Amino acid sequence: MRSTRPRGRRIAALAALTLTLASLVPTTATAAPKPTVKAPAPAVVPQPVSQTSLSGSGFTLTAQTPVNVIASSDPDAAGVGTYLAGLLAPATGYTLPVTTTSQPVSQAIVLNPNGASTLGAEGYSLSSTGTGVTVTAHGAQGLFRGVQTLRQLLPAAIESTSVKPGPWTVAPVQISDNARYSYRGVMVDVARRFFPMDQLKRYIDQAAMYKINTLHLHLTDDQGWRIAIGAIPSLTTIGASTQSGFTGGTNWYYTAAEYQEIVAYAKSRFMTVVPEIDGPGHINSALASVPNLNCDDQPSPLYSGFAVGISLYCLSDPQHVSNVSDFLTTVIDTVASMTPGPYVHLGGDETPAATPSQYAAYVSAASSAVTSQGKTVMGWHQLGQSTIPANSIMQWWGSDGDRSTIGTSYENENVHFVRDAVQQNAKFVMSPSDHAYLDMLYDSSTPYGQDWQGHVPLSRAYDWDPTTSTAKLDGTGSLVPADRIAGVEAALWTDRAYAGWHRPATSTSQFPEPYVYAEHMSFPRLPAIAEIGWSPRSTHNYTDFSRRLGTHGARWSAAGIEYYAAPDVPWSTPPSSSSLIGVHTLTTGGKALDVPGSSGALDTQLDTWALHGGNNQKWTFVKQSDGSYILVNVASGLCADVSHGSLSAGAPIVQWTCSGTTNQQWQVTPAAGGGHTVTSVKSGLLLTTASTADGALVTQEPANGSALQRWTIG
Ligand code: TNX
Repeated sequence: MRSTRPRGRRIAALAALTLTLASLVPTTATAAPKPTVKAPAPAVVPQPVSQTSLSGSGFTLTAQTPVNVIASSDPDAAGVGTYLAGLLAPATGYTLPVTTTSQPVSQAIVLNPNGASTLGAEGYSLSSTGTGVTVTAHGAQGLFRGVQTLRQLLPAAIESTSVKPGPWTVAPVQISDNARYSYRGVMVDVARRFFPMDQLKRYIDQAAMYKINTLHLHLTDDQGWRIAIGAIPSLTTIGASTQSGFTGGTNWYYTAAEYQEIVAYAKSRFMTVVPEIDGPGHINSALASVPNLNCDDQPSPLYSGFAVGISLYCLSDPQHVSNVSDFLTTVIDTVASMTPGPYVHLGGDETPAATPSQYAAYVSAASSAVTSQGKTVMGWHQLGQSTIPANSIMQWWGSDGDRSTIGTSYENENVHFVRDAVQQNAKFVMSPSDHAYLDMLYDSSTPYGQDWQGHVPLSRAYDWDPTTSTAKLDGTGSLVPADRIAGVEAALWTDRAYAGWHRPATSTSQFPEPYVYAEHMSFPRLPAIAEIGWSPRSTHNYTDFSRRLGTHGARWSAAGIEYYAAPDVPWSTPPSSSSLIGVHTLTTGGKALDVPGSSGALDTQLDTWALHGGNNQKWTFVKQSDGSYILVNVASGLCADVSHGSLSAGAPIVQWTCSGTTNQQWQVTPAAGGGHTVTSVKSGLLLTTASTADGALVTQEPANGSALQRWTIG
């Protein structure tokens, strides 16, 4: 037995337990004699408080293994048993019986919600031996968190969506665990990019796997209004018809029933939904839908672009302040009435045009609407500049840049806003944008997102702590006292959820499906934020984290998660290469597909040139719904295009504004002689270079087996 997290009292308890287990295992009638080889330490993320590998071969599930829920007064406990059986069904092919009994049965997965209250709401203990698995918690929520650990003790193939051979052995281990912070969130910006119901539920399930317990939905922004408000239908008939890069939608919003379905789905994963109605800026979708929110009482034009900080409620005269206040009351009453969780988030970010008194008028109207519904105000940290109700929760999105000004003569306004909020007794959720913003590029190969906080590779997503995220850079003088920190949140913004992100998108073909964007940007970084929120600071160790996480790639592949195989992670199994999403070079005979002279001009014919790694030789592959790709040049932001949509052999391949038409779509297929052929969806002809000389021109040609049509995708 080896204690990975030495802790005095626990070691003694575990030594006693191990003696008991050692004497039990060999005498169990059903346990076949097996060598007592100790399995490698299970790689659980987030790292449990204490985890001890036991000897023995672990517990192997059969088609008859009961999921045995111990009777309790918690009405949700049986549901955790059903959830677990459902989780195990696709890969095992078993329909495990879920039973409720007053005493545990043997050779079972026992879920016992009657543990001591000292376990807390989310704590649990888990013991897995040859005789069975027991998860003990004080109520259903702790059982659910323990079940997420349990699934990680099974082989990676347990995440598969189709039946796999097994065996399904739970690693032998003793775990005792609890959450560091009670708020561990992820924000999804469904306003800039609308997530259909199934894609949002898929993301909820993925986040739950890492013990995320809060889903913050950024429901409104300039580019779209995503929640039906019965009394103001124009918000969705008009305000939901755009996204960043999209116009003309008719159902890019959640009906009241759909929103409630999301809330219920999240609740079934023990996740609280926090709805955000952003203001007083980020509000163009409402200004376009409700004329009297504008100073001239005329609706603003709809906005589907990519900028921030472009709009403001009219708050410059009493009549309009009253219009805004009435509007907010209607909206917030409706949203609050459909939200069982305690919070409504009021935004408050990026309002360059608001005067302090206009800003204060917004905060006053919005926060009284929230408190009159018995809810607690959340907001971005800027909200702290105004009067906020006591115990409001502010969300810090500042960075090391802001921290570097603390205590200097040039302390910036973000620092001031935090000081103001702390003085008003606010609590804080930490989302430092240089660590926890999932829309930042990992590195230069990231196909979408943005880089205003630089690159955020996995190491940076992991390398921070809530207690110092509002401290000076040397870690001292935290603006927010440790006991006012409610937790952490990762933020999945979607305003640049397209390839060629550093320029405005010109075509919807540049956008992957929302789930593809979400998974690429969140995996592997979301588990890093989840671990910071859950695990004790004493366990924080990047080498150990990345080793554990490296075994999760196989889980994500089994589940079909489109993760980014970050090069700084020691993946235990080679990342699956079924998808070419990302930035690549295409070479043949050592020469790369290239935009001559890094030209930005439309209609420039592509050539091949010695590979030098410049951006004019890099292409972002964006998967289309038919499995083909568009190829967006990183230097020009333009798309590889069969000139004039020609169907003829010999037609030039040029760069052109991305348009989504089939003469810009390419089927990429492994070729018999090595490399890939790249075939125009429009013409069926192949991307072909004329020769291996520098400057050889690229055209489309019929397949001829030549190496000049076989591209190595690097
Ligand atoms: C800033 S920081 C925003 C969002 C953008 C995001 C993109 C904050 C609260 N607001 O409006 O989507 O940057 O990274």
